[in-house]
This record gives sequence, C-alpha cells and structure tokens, in this order.
Amino acid sequence: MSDITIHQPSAEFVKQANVSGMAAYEALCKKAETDYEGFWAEQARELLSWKTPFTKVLDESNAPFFKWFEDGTLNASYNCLDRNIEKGLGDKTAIIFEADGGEVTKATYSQLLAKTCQYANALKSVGVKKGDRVMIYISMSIEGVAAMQACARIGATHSVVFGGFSAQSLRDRVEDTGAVAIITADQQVRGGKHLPLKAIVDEALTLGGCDSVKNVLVVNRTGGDIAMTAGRDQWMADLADKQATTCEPEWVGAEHPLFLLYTSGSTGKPKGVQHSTGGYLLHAALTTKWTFDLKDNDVFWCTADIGWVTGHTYITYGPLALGGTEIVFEGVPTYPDAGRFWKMIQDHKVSIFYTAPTAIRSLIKAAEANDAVHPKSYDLSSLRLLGSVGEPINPAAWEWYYKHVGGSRCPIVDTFWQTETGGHMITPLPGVTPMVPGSCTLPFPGIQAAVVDEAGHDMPNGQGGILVVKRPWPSMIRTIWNDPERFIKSYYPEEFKGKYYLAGDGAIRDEKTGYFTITGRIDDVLNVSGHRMGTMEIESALVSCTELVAEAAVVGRPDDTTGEAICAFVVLKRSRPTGDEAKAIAKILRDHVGKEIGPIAKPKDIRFGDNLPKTRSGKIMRRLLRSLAKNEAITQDTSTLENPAILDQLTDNH
Ligand code: 6R9
Repeated sequence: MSDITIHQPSAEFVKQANVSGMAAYEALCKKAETDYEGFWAEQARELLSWKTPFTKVLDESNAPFFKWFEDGTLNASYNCLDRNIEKGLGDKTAIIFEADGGEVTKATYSQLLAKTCQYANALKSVGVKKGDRVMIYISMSIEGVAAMQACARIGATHSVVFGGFSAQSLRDRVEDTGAVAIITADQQVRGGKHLPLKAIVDEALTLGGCDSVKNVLVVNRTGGDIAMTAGRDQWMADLADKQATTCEPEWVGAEHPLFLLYTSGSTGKPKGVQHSTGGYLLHAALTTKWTFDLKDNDVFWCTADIGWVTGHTYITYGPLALGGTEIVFEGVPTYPDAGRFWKMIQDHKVSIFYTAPTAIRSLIKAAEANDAVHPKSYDLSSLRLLGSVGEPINPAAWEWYYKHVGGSRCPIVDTFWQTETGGHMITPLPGVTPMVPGSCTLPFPGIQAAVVDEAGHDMPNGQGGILVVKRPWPSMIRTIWNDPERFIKSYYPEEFKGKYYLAGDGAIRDEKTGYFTITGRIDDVLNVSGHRMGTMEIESALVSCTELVAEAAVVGRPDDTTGEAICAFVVLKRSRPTGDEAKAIAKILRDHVGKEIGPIAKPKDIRFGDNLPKTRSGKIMRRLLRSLAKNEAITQDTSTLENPAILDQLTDNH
C-alpha cells in the first residue's frame, strides 16, 4: 500500500471529536479486551435509559443464540423521543423532511412524539399488541419513521419492506412474518413520478398466504385514486387524528424483537433477520456518537431508505436516540438534476453526510459532464464529516468525494457492516484513524473482527481470507425468523466450530497497518448499487416464467457505476433467439423479474444459449459464466466441460 496516500484527520477535527486521537481509541479497545462485558455494560448504562436496569450482561449459555442485558427493560421509542423532550429538546427539530418536489416539512421532537403516540394508539385501537408483527411498506417520510417508532412504542415488531419491492416479495414477507397489519401510503413520489404503494399491497394480499393481515392503514401522500377494502383498509389520518397524543410506552425486555428485516442470502428465500431492542439500540446510538461524531448542532443526513438496514439504524434509531437533527429525503439523487444532493446540503446546512459509493459514482459522471451539477457550484462549507456504506468504495471515487464534496477538509468514514450486524463493524473513527482510500480500516471498539482461513485459523496480515467476528456483540442478529437452523448454518457453521460469526465477506489486512480491506462476498450474493441480491433468488424468478424459461444461471460482473451488474444466462423452452427477437424476449424476462422481486433485481445483461456450460455430472460451471459475463477470454481449464460449443453462444457479441 506504500503508493497510496494516507489522509490524516485534521487537528481541528481531532480536537473536538467524541473519540479524540489514536490513544483514546486504543484505550477503548484495551478496555473491551480486558473486560468485554464491562465495556459494553458501561456504554449501555450511559447511552440508554432503562426502565429496569439489567444485572446480567452477556448470556452465552445457548450459543450461538446470544443474549444481552436480558433482565433489563426499556422502550426504544421512549429512548428516541420522550427522554430527549425530558432533557429540554422538545422544540428542537428532529426531522427535516424534503419531498421529491422540494417542499420542506419539519417535525420537532414533541411533534414526532405526538404523531408516534397517535399512530401507536391507532394500532392499538385495531387490536395490534405487543409481540405482533406489523409490515411497513411506505416511502421516505416523517410518517414512515413515526410508524416504525409507533410499533416500537407498543412492543410490536416492525418489518419494513422497501417500496421498490414487488407484490410477490411483499407477500412472501407478510406470510413469513405472519403480520397482523400493514402500514402503507396511497402512493410514493420519486423523480417526479407517482408510483403505487397501496395498489401493490392490494395485489400482494390477493396472492394467498396473507390471512393474518386484518388491517391496512393508509397514509395519504398524493391523494391518488386507490381502492379501499371495507372492514380491512382505512386512512391512517381518519384513525390516528382522533387518538390521544400520549401513549404509555410498553416496557419490553432487552431481547424483545424490535424488528425483522429481510435480506438476501446465498440460497432460498430472503431471510428475516431478527434484531433485539436493547443491544441493537445501544450500538445504533454508540456508532452514531463515535463514528459519526454527532453533536447537538449537527444536521445529519443519511441518504439510505428506511427500507434498508442503514435507514433503520441511521435514520429511525441512532440519530434520534442521541437527540440529533436529521434529514429525511423522499426523492432520488438525480431529480430534478444530479445536483440535488449538493443543493440540499447547501440549503439545509448539512454537516454530516452519509451515502453509498454507487450514488457517488453516478454523481461523478454527471458532474464531469456538466459544471452546473458539480459540487463546486454549491456552497458545501457546512459539511464536516462524510460517510460511505453498502459496498467497497474504489479509491478514485473516494478521492473525488474527499476533494470535491468534503473540500479536502472532512474525514470520510468508510463503514463496513451488514443487515445482520445492526451497526458499524469496521470503520475509521473520524477523529482517530488515518484514512486509506478503499479500506474500511480498523474495527469499532469492542468488535473482535479477524481474517481467518477455511479452518478458522488466523491469516497473517497481507494474506486474504474469510472475515469473521470472534465474539458476540450487542447488536448482532439474534436469529432468522422461523428458521433457527438456517441462522446457525449461515452464520455459525461447523467449520468454525460454531464459535465465530461468519460475515460472508472476504477480507485482507494490510501488512504494515493491519487495516482491513473488504474483498467482496464469498457466497452467491451480489451487491448491485449497494443492494444485496441472491443469485439463486434471481434464478428462481427467471425460471418462474414457466412458459418461456427452461433453465437460468445468474452471476455478477464488475460495473463502473453499480459496483456489480446482474448477468443472466438463459436457456429457453424454445429454440435460441437471436437479434431483435432475443432483445424482445430479454425485455419480457427483465419485466418478469421486476414483477417477481422488484426493479432492482432486473438483469442488466441477458444471454441465451441452447444450454449452459456444465460438467459431465451436470453441474453448472459458474466460474466460466463469470468470465463470460466479464467478456474475458476463457483461460480456465475446460476439460471437464461437457459441451464446449456452448461458450461461443454465450459470449457477448453484440
Ligand atoms: C449496511 C449494509 C452488507 C454487505 C456486506 C458487504 C457490503 C457494506 C461495505 C461493504 C465494503 C463497505 N458492504 N458496507 N463492502 N465496504 N464499507 O450495506 O448492509 O445491505 O446487509 O449489505 O454489503 O459485502 O456483506 P447489507
């Protein structure tokens, strides 16, 4: 790494940081090493308000189903709202909402609490109670955050489904959770277009398996024309406006499931990652404090959608638990033009900005083509810290972000974590860590990350291996909903004797600095624009087009903008199409995948063959498909390939 620039955080930043200087970081790590439970217990006492204090910290007796702070009770929404008001922050702005069209609405802590309580009472009035699951299928809005907080308030477990997922995906999640209610909106607005939400809920509920759903509560976003099923559907406002603006929080045990969030794995259907209340909220708050260095007068903006874990931890929970002010943005980065992010940073004087490499890369392209949407055309002097999440950030994009967005003054925190980890795992701390573009640097204090070989032995620095976490941590996944066996198999496999948490990513540590660089997934999970997609999921969506598709295999290939792109190899039930016909069928298949999973899963590239490259035993040779997808010359050994002629057909020659 000797030819790589190291960027030091400025002395000015270090001086004011919540964790200031390498010695302070090392002291925290040391404390965690010598007294692991004491370290976490101290943070949990300091950062969270407990109704009943915990007396036990970590329970490993039923590993890998670990428990944290089990006999303590608390309420997440009390911690995010009421206690800030009790501290005198009632009139402080909690959320600055900017709509797709630019209209701005603000909610103070008192207003957000009132809305949350009305929603909570509305849910209770239709019979939702502690332990029930509630689906939330809504776009970015104050109402979306309030809906999540309302569930937390009454001890219902929320499961948010990203508004870009299809009716089929929503149905699958409703069935798996056994949800009793769905909170949605009539429509969502993105990039100037009105898109359906309620209509998709209606469709999902007709697909079967959703009998558990008794109520659908609809937030009015656009006044769009929608159908209401009597006895099941009602406008949220009709129900909520008449409710009291106070609601006693339901005090739950620390292990009570706060939410389920579905994410792709290497096999089968997406898995319902179950998070706890106490441990999760602790890490949400702690990482917001240490990684984002959040202070009272910051304006924090995480651009993720609340449908993803990043939106859960760094919109709904972390910043609010600390009494921060945050932006919630409904729209897209390129509407009305690719200067939208920069304009919003300027208008709202955003001081901390957290986004994904895929957004940065697409905005670089736009800025290079048009000065008007270049960050230099905006006043971004309010920024003091930048963050990146979701996928590796390539050094060129990092440098551009650093120079043009951060004015070479703002540290960048390249935060590695996952839906399953609840919050940051490996990341620079902005007032501590010298930054190396492309590296997520060092573990968060208390996180025992390591790189090991297949047998679980530590790899020497400089040699790549498998990323694991050696000790349980408070915000870790508790189980996979309805599938504890899959939880064990996926994250605590026998190879590591059930001892280490397996992240599913490869990593390498630098020989000199010990810094971690993530080398990408080691399973069949793709990362497209920071969104996780299982190759098997897309394959099943393709073959579910039964009238056309006989067989399909999906692989990823590197893409300059989206990180990875989806490439599908398809065998049809009829003869192999070419030319315009191939294009037309590819479009049908793309739309089909969009309908089955959601537009984010549509393959960028679809190629047709009479067959797929297979070994004599009938196994699809994916490594060959990966080379074909990249348009690489095939240099691998193809001697076990049964049908070498197929490679020609599957080569991209248009
Ligand atoms: C938070 C989130 C998790 C997967 C993860 C890894 C990739 C996330 C990264 C990163 C390199 C980073 N990933 N952050 N890779 N550097 N800073 O993204 O959760 O949607 O579950 O994705 O994303 O491959 O395993 P999730």
